Amino acid sequence: MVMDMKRTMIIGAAGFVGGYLINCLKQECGMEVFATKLQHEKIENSFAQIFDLDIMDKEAIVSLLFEVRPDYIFHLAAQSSVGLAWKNPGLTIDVNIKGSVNVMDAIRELYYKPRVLLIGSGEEYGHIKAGETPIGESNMVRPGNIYAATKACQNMIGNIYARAYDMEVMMVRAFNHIGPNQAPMFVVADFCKQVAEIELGIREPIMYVGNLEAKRDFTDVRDVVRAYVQLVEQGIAGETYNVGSGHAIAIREILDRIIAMSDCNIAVEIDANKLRPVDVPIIEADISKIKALTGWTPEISLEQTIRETLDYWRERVCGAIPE
Ligand code: A2R
Repeated sequence: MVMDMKRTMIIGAAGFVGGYLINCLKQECGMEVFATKLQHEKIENSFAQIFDLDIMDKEAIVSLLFEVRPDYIFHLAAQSSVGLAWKNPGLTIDVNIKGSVNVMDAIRELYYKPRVLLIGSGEEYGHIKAGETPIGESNMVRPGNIYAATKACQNMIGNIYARAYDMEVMMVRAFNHIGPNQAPMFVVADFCKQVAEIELGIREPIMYVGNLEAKRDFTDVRDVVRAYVQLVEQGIAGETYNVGSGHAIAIREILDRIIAMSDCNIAVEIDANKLRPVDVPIIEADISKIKALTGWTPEISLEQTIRETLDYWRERVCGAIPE
């Protein structure tokens, strides 16, 4: 990574990825970090200057960008839950599409060209056909859920802004990223939380799970944010880059590994509420494009990230880590 005193802004930094990205930019890259959050959110990280920002307010984005003048912008703000997108599609479309257009349009008004990374999702590929796995960036996208459709739309709009206005905008399709501190609406955090609660004796020894046959591509969040930094520095405007491990693994195998890390005797039951209206059987990234450009490759093993996530939940459910 380049050691540089670049000014960097993370829009939507109060979520799972934001904290890790702040740490990476400050500690590993020595950059000056500015981060935004919604008014009701908290960011406890002394490495960044924090501002309140709702991306539905375009004028607020414009004023903040004029004040901070970042060299690099990471756009993380999103309604990022697939499950919630089914329940509240209108909100998801507002934040992920209109909000992203507000961000892009505010950047367009600047008198200089910052380098911008828009964070999309491997979910954008959706219904992947036999022979399309691992999936490359030029593959057709056939989103299978509302969240994925909004991110595919963000990707297209990013490409249009890059070409129409000659902006330095790159797009990422991030596959599942996991690690300590992720909200339990995501599968690995959900499983680890349940096991930790069973171990503490505050939950019956039954795991409630959704579709175990789906295969997804999991990467530790710390590897993911390293990829983002390399892409904002080296990515080519208008291009999309997959960020993932390159290997799909069945949710059942993740579950088995987490249960095997516990001494408790744990039964497994299907919870109909955790089944999605449409589920895509396999999503696996072809990561040769980012590798060829930057040399990036994931370094943290699945075993390590699962173990650290389980340990995090063990501490959290007994109150050692505040909610
Ligand atoms: O939904 P909340 O209350 O957790 O807030 C999220 C925030 N956010 C917004 N920020 C500004 N203006 C809005 N109108 C707005 N609506 C939501 O963006 C949350 O604090 C942050 C996104 O963080 P997470 O949901 O934890 O996503 P994560 O895992 O950090 O992923 C970052 C990006 C997202 O674009 C994902 O869709 C993608 O990577 O995979």
